[in-house]
Amino acid sequence: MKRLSLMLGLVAATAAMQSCKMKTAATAVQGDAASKTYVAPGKYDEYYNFVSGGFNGQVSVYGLPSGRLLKVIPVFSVFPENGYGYSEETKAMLNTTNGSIPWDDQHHLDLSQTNGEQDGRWLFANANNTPRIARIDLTTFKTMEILQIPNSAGNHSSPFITENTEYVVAGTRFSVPLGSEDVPISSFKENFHSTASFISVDKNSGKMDIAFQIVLPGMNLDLSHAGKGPSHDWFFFSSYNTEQAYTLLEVNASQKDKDYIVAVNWKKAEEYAKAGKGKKVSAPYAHNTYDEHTQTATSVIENEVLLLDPKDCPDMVYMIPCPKSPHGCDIDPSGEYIVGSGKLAALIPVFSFSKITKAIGDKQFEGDFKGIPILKYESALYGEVQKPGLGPLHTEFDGRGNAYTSMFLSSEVVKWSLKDLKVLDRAPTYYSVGHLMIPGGDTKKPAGKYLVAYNKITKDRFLPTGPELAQSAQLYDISGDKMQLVLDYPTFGEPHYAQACAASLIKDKQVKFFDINKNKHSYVAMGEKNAKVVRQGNRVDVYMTAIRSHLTPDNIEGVYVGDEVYFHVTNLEQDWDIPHGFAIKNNPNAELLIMPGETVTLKFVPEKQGIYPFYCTDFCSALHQEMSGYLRVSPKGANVPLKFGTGETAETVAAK
Ligand SMILES: [Cu+2]
Repeated sequence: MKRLSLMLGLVAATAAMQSCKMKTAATAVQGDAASKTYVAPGKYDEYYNFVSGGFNGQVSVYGLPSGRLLKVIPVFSVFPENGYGYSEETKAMLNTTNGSIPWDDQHHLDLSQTNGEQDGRWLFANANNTPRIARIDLTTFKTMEILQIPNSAGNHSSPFITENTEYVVAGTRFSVPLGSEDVPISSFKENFHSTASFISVDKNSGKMDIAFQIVLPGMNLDLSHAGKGPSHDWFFFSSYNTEQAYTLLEVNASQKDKDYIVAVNWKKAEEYAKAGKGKKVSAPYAHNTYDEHTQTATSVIENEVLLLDPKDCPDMVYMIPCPKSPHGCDIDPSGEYIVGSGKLAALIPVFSFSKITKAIGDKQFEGDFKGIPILKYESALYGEVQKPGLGPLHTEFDGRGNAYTSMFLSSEVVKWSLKDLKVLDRAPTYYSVGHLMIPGGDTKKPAGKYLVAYNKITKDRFLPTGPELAQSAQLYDISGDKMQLVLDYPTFGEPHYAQACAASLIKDKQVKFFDINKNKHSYVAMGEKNAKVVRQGNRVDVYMTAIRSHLTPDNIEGVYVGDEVYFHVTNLEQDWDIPHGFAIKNNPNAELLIMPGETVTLKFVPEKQGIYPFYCTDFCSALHQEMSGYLRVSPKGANVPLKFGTGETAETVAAK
């Protein structure tokens, strides 16, 4: 109860600080801010900024420093705007062992790396709610693969990657019984476990596979980051609730003075896996891949995973005590410093990788947690940042020896020196900042020019929009000694974490259109002369083409109520930025957006007789409004022959 009142006190203090800051918010922005973020019409931004969509399940892409929204990439949620998850080709992307799950909570992103630097190939995204990891191809900005993670719940400490994208790592926020057994919740200590999944990534194709899962005690893994340089072989996870509470965590998971940073030697784990030290267990999970040639996703259910138990694998996992329910777990560019941010702590502990290695060698242990050795706090500690602010959450680095930590409770970014752990500067955020992001800020080579704060509350920052206000990011110029707030920009969805990289890594590799000659879709119509309508029983396949400014066929008759009509629309254009769309009246589904050279399918089951207009939804030409057609639906059993065409009129038919 004492702790609870302490926390209430903190919250009250924060509220007071916030209201005091509100008065000064207008003066926090200096006059040259506009010129620092101004990107003239027709000019490109310097950075791509990929921002998680939180509870909208998608990823959005902004330009920095302008903050202009460039794209929303559908990942874990259906997206009626382009038919993702609705089209026959993409339905399988959202398949799981529990059927199709059309929504998720997307929290973190990580860009692929080579030698600890961003390589601009792929973006990985996690789904928090139904544990999944997605891979997005940065030449097409399309979700190419979604892998479900079994033996997991609350897939939060994900999808962080190793220095050469050897692995994408996924850790559980919620412990669960492995195998989803039906057990009493009160048997948490005996039956519940957290797991850290190591997902291998094929160097060439990017294809993911679950290599192994490390079984950890029942607790909450929160965030993670890979080591780099000297700590290359290691992965570090923050944990909380090592009290192993399963009810009223607010109080019960804040009892202990310290939880742990979990240090996993993944190279050792790899060796143990190869040496057969693991146990294969039955654990079904969906593995969904989008094939760029057939332009179609397939979902395969895999059946087992390899579990590694630290009890059988000595020297693979260690616990490092870390004060007050650590949240962020961030590794500096040199790979030497591990920053744990205890969200209820009044200091920031910085651990030293060389001291950790030495402490392991010298067996500087203070007991064990469920059989896993616990290092002595002092033996692993480099030092503590004193009085940084209230509620430290996440830390990013600028590559010049400075660290920047977000302070949730005191709503500020605090800049401190890695060398002497002295606070150098602090800048207010508006308000309640979560993650921070510096382009490349979690790699070996940060581009320390800008920092973005992703905030939880935006009260008074934008024009109000009813009870729900805009979500927000704030851009700071960090090139000088003092941080300077230069831009507020609203974000789509709830921004959690983000990544950014130099535009040059991505912009020149863009696929401009798909080569129609390489289209291996089973229902492609290669040219208008191949457009047709085929009936088999009550299934009707329409092989349709779209080119400025008509659809072929655009008159279809001989379809009956209850038929399953599949519109396979091929966009015949071979030019950049000429998508066509397709929608049909009363379809309880979505529209399609079809990129040049692509074939996409919309299923339509008409329930009533009548005339159903269809049309192109993407304004494509001066005669876009003319790009339309009619489907005639007749009563079941009517004698209307199948008929389709473009350009036929009653007169031309009569003249034949
Ligand atoms: Cu069009």
